[in-house]
Amino acid sequence: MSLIASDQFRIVVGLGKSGLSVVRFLARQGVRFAIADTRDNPPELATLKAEYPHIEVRCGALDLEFLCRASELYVSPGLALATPVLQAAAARGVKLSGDIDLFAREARAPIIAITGSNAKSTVTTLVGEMAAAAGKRVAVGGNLGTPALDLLADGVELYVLELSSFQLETTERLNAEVATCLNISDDHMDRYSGIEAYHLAKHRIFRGARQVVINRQDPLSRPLIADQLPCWSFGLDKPDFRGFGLREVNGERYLAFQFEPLLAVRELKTRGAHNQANALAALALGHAAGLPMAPMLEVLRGFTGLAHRCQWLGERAGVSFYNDSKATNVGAALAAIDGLGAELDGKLLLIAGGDGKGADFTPLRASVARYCRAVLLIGRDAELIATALQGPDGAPVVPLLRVASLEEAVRYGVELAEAGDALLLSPACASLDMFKNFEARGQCFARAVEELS
Ligand code: LK2
Repeated sequence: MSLIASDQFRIVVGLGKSGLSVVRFLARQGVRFAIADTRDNPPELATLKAEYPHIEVRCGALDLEFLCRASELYVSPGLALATPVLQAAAARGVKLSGDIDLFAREARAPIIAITGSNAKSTVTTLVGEMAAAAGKRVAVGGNLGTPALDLLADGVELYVLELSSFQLETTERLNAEVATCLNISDDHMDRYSGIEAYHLAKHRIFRGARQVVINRQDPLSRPLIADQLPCWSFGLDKPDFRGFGLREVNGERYLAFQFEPLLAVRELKTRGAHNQANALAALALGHAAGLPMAPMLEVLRGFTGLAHRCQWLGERAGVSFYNDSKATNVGAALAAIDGLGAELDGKLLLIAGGDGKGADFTPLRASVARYCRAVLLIGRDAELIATALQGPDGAPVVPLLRVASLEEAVRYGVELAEAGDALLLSPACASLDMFKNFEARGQCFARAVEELS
């Protein structure tokens, strides 16, 4: 039985990947609906026309009178809820909702819900693999991979969802079995009034949750309201009751649960402190959801990391190439620069830039000064990064090169590199000013690297 009343008219606002999943869901439910998109040629228009030729699609500026014919709007994560026409519709009694809200109303299996400024795709993927290794029929998606509504199926025993702050804004109550906000650092400052508003949006993930997982090293990961929910934790310090962390036994460092060592850190194939934190977060989430330890540890032993996430592409004349296109904010780029920089014999040639989304880039300065030989700047906000990388004397802390394309950045980067160096694409920016998405940016980088030899 569906909880979606079938007598009212709805409008799907935004016809991208998640919009199309809402369309398919509403069509299955036999609900009457139309589609609106601000763009003249929305990404999924052709698929829609092929599958549902009779559904009305209105492109161009959103029309208030049209929107007000609906009882509920399903708003794309790409469209700000603060958009005046949406607020005007809301003021006239139209409910603003989204794909995750619909999903939460329909899901008949426990949900593990994961948000955070960084590492959410890695942790979501790990937890999904852990559940599969434990023999669960698990469905993984949301902000990564398959949209949540396309995961709904009979027989699913567990949902593992990565959720963005934009998806959470349109979600009234998720009712997750386990929810976590892994960490909070600046992102999307073009869409929020400040970090407080962004933080508030992310914390909607805890609404109706039965258990929570917090990061001991990030106070902003703790639910805002104190309550009696069972709470598990992860962190790089020694774990206590209900905690996952690091312990040293006979000079060897282990991932540990409370007082019990689980797995030697050197058995992980991913490197750096943040990857240990990711492994611990995945263990905490899986354990809270009742997954047995042995298959979870087996997954951690085999995990080599995600594509576009500090992915090693190879080496040429002593210079390594790393694709970290997924670094769409400053915090992610810092993790890569500090993590790789500390391990390297040589220095980094960093490629950065794109759509900065209103970020403050000055936190990059110290790490760039310490680990980079030069920075190659691409994209719309290249000048903002250049300014942020100036020292007190007004001179850049390392040589900066403005280039016209990612391909050019690769060619210049290789020329400047010495044996032992690494060329790192870790842009600290969204790609949308130059590419379809960060995956396309990463593929472009990989192609340019291949073409060198
Ligand atoms: O902000 S987003 O969730 N994701 C980008 C980011 O984190 O910066 C990813 C950037 C990249 O390089 O891949 C996001 C931004 C814009 C979006 C969106 C999600 C636009 C969109 C849907 C989802 O459609 C816009 C049309 C709405 C009618």
